Amino acid sequence: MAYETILYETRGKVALITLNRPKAMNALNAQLIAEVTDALTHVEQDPKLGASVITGSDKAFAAGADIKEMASLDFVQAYVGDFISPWDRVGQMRKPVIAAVAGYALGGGCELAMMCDFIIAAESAKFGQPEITLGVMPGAGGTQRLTRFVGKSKAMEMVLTGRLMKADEAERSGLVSRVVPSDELIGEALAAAEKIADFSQPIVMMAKESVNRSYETTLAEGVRFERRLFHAMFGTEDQKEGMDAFVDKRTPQFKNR
Ligand code: CO8
Repeated sequence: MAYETILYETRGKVALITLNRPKAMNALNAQLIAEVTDALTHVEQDPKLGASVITGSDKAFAAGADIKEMASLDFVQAYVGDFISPWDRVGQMRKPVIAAVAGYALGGGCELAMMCDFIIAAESAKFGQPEITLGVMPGAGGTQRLTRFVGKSKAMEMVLTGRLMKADEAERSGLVSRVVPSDELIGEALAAAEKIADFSQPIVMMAKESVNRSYETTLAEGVRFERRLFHAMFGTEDQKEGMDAFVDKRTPQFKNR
């Protein structure tokens, strides 16, 4: 697939997906959604790739769903066409995905960032769910994920008033893992992705699966799930390699087995 709304490149074991509709503040239209999901499917299928980074421009990670494309949608088109469901691909990724956010991450843009495994923000980042100002509400997980990130009070205020949250507040509230100077954003995100991609891929995938399980189940069931995966790790060559390397005082060479 030739991409027109994103830039896609690989750097070693890491894929970098750059949302690229500069005239529309990276608004998320159907073509962009198709291209991002195609790129992520490629990442998932390529054994050489271990992680990806999704980013936008200095001005906007993404200013939300494309309002001009969405405005005339009717209920039957939205329902039968299962509007928004293609985005589920991001949350279903088994390999880690990092969002590197500068500028506006609004509406679907904020939701896209939250579908990723963690968010690294530039000082310029602004997060918000302003859908209420358009006569709708978040539709790609915003009411659910934002609440889990920042708690009910802040999520409710943002969803009901459309108030934006700047980077420092987003870090204080747990929405982003850390804030970095704007000119270091991509470098920091790629470095984190490279670090992850150098670890054992099956172990990374299990760790991600286990953390995500905490959203879906009780503490007791989550701990049981974690324990089963932890036991399973002792059936991998990479566990032997990792622990042998520690004992031998050398760097482990993981083989993804
Ligand atoms: N959709 C379509 N076009 C957009 C969007 C958008 N979301 N955001 C900006 N643009 C366009 C503008 O129309 C403008 O185009 P033009 O030059 O042709 O008039 C261009 O981008 C530049 O925008 P501005 O002139 O407005 O730039 P400013 O710097 O003045 O303002 C803002 C930047 C604050 C980001 C402003 O553009 C804005 O408020 N945008 C809309 C933000 C918004 O309401 N987002 C929520 C959209 S609804 C949504 O996301 C529902 C989620 C459903 C799930 C989606 C699946 C992921």
